[in-house]
Amino acid sequence: MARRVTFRPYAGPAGGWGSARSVGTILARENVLASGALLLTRHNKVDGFQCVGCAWVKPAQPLPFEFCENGAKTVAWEITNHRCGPEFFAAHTVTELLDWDDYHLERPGRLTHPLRYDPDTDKYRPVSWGTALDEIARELRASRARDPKRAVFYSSGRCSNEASYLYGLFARLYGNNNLPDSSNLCHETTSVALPESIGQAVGSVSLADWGHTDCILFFGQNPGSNSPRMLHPLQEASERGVPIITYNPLKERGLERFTNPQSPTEMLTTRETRISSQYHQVKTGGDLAALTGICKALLEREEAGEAALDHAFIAEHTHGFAAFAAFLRAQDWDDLVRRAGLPRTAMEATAAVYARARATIGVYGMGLTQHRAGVATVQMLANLLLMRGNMGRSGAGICPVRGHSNVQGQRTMGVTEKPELVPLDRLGAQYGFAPPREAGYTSVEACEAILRGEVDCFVELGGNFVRAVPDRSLVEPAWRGLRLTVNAITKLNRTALIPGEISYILPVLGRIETDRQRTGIQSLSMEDTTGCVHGSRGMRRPASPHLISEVRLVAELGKRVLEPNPRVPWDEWCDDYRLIRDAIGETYPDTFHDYDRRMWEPGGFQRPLPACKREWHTKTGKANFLVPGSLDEDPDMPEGGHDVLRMMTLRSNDQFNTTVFGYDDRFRGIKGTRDVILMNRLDIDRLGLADGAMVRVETVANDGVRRELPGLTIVGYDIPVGCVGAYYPEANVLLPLWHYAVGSMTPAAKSIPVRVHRMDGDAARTRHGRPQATLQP
Ligand SMILES: Nc1nc2c(c(=O)[nH]1)N[C@H]1C(S)=C(S)[C@@H](COP(=O)(O)OP(=O)(O)OC[C@H]3O[C@@H](n4cnc5c(=O)[nH]c(N)nc54)[C@H](O)[C@@H]3O)O[C@H]1N2
Ligand SMILES: Nc1nc2c(c(=O)[nH]1)N[C@H]1C(S)=C(S)[C@@H](COP(=O)(O)OP(=O)(O)OC[C@H]3O[C@@H](n4cnc5c(=O)[nH]c(N)nc54)[C@H](O)[C@@H]3O)O[C@H]1N2
Ligand SMILES: [Mo]
Repeated sequence: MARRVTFRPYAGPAGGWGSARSVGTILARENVLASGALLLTRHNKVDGFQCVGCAWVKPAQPLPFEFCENGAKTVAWEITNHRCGPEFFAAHTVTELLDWDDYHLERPGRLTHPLRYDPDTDKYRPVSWGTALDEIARELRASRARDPKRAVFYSSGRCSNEASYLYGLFARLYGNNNLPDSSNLCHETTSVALPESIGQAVGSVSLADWGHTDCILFFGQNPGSNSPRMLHPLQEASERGVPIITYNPLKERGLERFTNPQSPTEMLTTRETRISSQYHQVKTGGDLAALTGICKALLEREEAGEAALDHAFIAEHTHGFAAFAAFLRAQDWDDLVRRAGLPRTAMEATAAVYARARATIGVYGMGLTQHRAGVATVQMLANLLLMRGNMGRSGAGICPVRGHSNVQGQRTMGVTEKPELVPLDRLGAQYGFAPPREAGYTSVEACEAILRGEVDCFVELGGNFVRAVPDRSLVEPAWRGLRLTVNAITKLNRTALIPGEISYILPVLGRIETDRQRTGIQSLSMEDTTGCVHGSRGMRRPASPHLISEVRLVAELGKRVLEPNPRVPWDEWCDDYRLIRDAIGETYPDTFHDYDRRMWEPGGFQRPLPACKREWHTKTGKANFLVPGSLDEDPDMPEGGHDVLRMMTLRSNDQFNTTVFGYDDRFRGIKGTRDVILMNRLDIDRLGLADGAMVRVETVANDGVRRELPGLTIVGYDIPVGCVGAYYPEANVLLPLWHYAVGSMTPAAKSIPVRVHRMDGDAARTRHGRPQATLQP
């Protein structure tokens, strides 16, 4: 059944009645209206559970309802009363399910049984845990005997610190650092850029800083959809008169205005708070130039006699300022204007406000990290903050907004392919082994190795890898060549439908569920985007008696795959997770001493963040001004082709990554479909296309690979000329694997060079090359 597409610009604020309605609808749909509403009151509380959505701060004094529209949706999605059991798999072949879209794959509900793929019937069939774990272990051992580097251990940033610590240890005892995670697709750019600039891989801003700041600069992050609880401190700041300056190609509603859905007065009077005081619709990928322009304008103010720089800070705490200032002076305004797609006055206006602010926070997200020049761009934002000493001062700092609820904690726990980020000597001494020193695969490198046939086994602890990575048309066929694929997940997704020779679905407990082990109900912990570590207690009855915890899953593999080691007590760890926290405390004594007690402190406990104390763990011992090699936003972008557009891939308000809750993007006014391409009306006219026309999009890349996405409907939209937008993950087929950020290998998902072609009548009636009628209703 074809869905009706409507586009009506959304006139309301972020939050407000639309948000409240949306939460009610999804609780009802998941058949958990009463129990879900009750559970939500325990959400992000000291004695409750930490949100399974985003990584935004969990405050020490939470609101009565410390959750948001999208957090509530991800919670409802996990605690749903719908089940996807053996009957479902008996009724559908894998080939048939491959035709279903992401929404309909997860819709049947929580997975209930371990399943093994049966190639003869092309169906997943239930197996016992014992059979599953024994066979998986046999395959992992055989591959290890061949070469320990032929197995990859992926995880998505959802699992707890406890499970992550065991997973990292398991991989290293197995013999590799092949621990890519969703962070590679996301804020890896941050993890590479910030250590060079300020000597730490994470942000430097705490929640308290939001209350003291007097200027907020926002680059490429969309709080209305992706971290809505952040709208509260933003609203407070705005009400205090703090200027909020946004650089974003799209006018995102949460950055324009907000009605607090938790305030009865605001809801009844429909009062809205304006959020951004300046809004600059920068070209996608234009931020490096725009930030350079703001720095240049600031320097010009200083040189015109205004005290715009913090000289004392620059002299005492930084390195490289003279070379940086020379670089700024050498920049040509016309060039910056052309690259940013903004007038010089925009950058000057930002510099004028910034020059007067005592304490400034720089916030950013995927709009900076997912670009070819992402690392240099994040470093230019750090340069801008350093010029006025906005680091290690109350109310100031840099604030990357992390995605998955525990993606930052996983990295802290050693889930990383970069051995230099892990205390390997300490691990070696603690567990009596020689940890592997060779770098493992990032997510992109894992795909490359799979394409080259150099991987046997792929274990996925959460996530939907094949769907989240670039170049789906290359990766999917190569995936079938793997010997073993293990999907430890909670809901069915596309990755599980591309089986290797041997393929398993292993259903695990979610964080909201009670995790009962031999010594009783266990707690877990997570780290939020500001480096605070919190305890979390599951309280919902597990979706099925056959689920096991992620901790136990890793331990069971450890017991079966590795040789016995008295210093690695897998069983004791599973019986009592406090012992895992003790072990973590031994590996990381500075941060995780007395872990089990401190994680229950209101607001959690904060990791030591050296930049906050103006200690600089960089090679120069100072914070570094870094000059980019070039201002080219994208060396892959073909020059001159007037019909080549730059595509950003978007998240809707109705999705969490590859989990699609529905087909409406309320804030952008798009209803009933995700198969759209947002285009500027001037481009539509210039290229002889039409609003509402159906088109085929093709990637422009001279590498002999054909990448195409047919069946998108054009929506005339307020987006800069030359830029277009389409939804992720549907558009991932267009993103070349090699098109990633220099230095971090984060896929450049926000700037894919594309051409748009009108589809003729017949072709337009089919979608993705298939008749529309096969779409699930
Ligand atoms: N509801 C919901 N919440 C989520 C997620 C979700 O999918 N749904 N995902 C989670 C995850 S894993 C992550 S990493 C975060 C992602 O959260 P964000 O970092 O907000 O990521 P995106 O929504 O991909 O893009 C952010 C913004 O960048 C803008 N943008 C695109 N290109 C450019 C550019 O070149 N320059 C600038 N300045 N802006 C640009 C887009 O218009 C968009 O507003 O959210 C997390 N939270
Ligand atoms: N083109 C494009 N591509 C992108 C992006 C983009 O902006 N544009 N964004 C990138 C980003 S920022 C990210 S983070 C990645 C996301 O990549 P992933 O993290 O790999 O993908 P998710 O969609 O978050 O994974 C969803 C699946 O996780 C499983 N799951 C949910 N909860 C749990 C749990 O508690 N435990 C376990 N074991 N499994 C669970 C469910 O089965 C669900 O199907 O995608 C990246 N890809
Ligand atoms: Mo992410």
